[in-house]
Amino acid sequence: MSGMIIKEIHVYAHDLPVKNGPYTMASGAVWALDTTLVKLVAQDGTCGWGETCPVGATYAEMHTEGARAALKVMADVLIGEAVTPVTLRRKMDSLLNGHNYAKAAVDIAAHDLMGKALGVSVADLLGGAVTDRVPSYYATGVGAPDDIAKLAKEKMEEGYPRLQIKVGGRPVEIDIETIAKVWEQVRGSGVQLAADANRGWTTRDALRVSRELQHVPIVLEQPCNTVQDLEKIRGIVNHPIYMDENSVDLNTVISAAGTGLVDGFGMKVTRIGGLQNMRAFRDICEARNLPHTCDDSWGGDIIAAACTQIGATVKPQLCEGVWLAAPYIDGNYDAENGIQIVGGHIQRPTGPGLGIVPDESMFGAPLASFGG
Ligand code: 0XW
Ligand code: MG
Repeated sequence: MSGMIIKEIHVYAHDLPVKNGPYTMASGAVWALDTTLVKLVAQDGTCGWGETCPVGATYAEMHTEGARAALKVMADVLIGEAVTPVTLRRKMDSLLNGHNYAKAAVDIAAHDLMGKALGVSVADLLGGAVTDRVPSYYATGVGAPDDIAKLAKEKMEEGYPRLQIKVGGRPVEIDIETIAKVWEQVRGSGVQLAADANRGWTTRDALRVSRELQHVPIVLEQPCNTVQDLEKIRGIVNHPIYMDENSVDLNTVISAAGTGLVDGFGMKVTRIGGLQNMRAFRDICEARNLPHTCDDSWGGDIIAAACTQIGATVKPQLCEGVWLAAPYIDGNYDAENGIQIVGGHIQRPTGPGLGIVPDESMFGAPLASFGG
């Protein structure tokens, strides 16, 4: 695309405190997240924004300072490159091995910039939206059985079509009690349930949960730590298994889908390397009829818009929802078009690119700038 050459890259930091924190998962508790924003400026002055925000340093093999260091390694050399996402991904891969979650911020910004330049939404660039009211799901933290059952009921009544119950990191009996109590609240409602142990169960725990809760139709999301653990329990549990943290790249997804290791995925836009790879992931899942989510681990309006835009393109029968950090953070980057969840669903911003334009004065001076 003529004119769509990267002229400047700016990297910003922004603090996102957890509302009523902490947010607790099997891997640890977080009180505030330090997000990283990337602004690409093209030669004609068009801007695009990307974001990456690991949810602490123990959830996955990613952390805030890692994202910033990786961007620093690549940014200078990306000046002068076309914003087209496939060529950009190959260029980034030629500069740095791995670090998908940092490359994703550049990829998202490139999609936003292209969409804004062409006057089309990112969902259109990714193949076309099938809905502008994208289903979300609510993820509880790890908590006491009665508290989580009460919260699940509230969220069901708000209109969420799916609930993810966080478990793990404590005696498995409490997890079993929590899931059973949630089920008592939602049974008959049609609300879909997942229990996400975030790698926190042993295979012994997963087997016990599945045996004691045979009557509860719940997906076991990333129950154990490794792919080998999932292989071990696959044939002997009574529940569907979804892979989340283990699906670190498209190669792993192809193997897991191709060998029938899992029944679906929890997927993160940044972990898989951005929207270009997310689109490939979506199509692999569709070819195998595997349901999946379109999430990220944390972040504000930019990442929320990216997840919503790709989520809007997923075949509805396979869309397990788009998770956003929005219920846990205050405020928006874009006061007018900022992303919100209403009745358990997200209204897709339909403007060009991601459909939002952040108020960059919120982010202060860039941490680093390249080109110009
Ligand atoms: C519920 N999420 C999408 C948000 C948290 O960062 C963890 C994640 C998951 O499913 O693991
Ligand atoms: Mg998960």
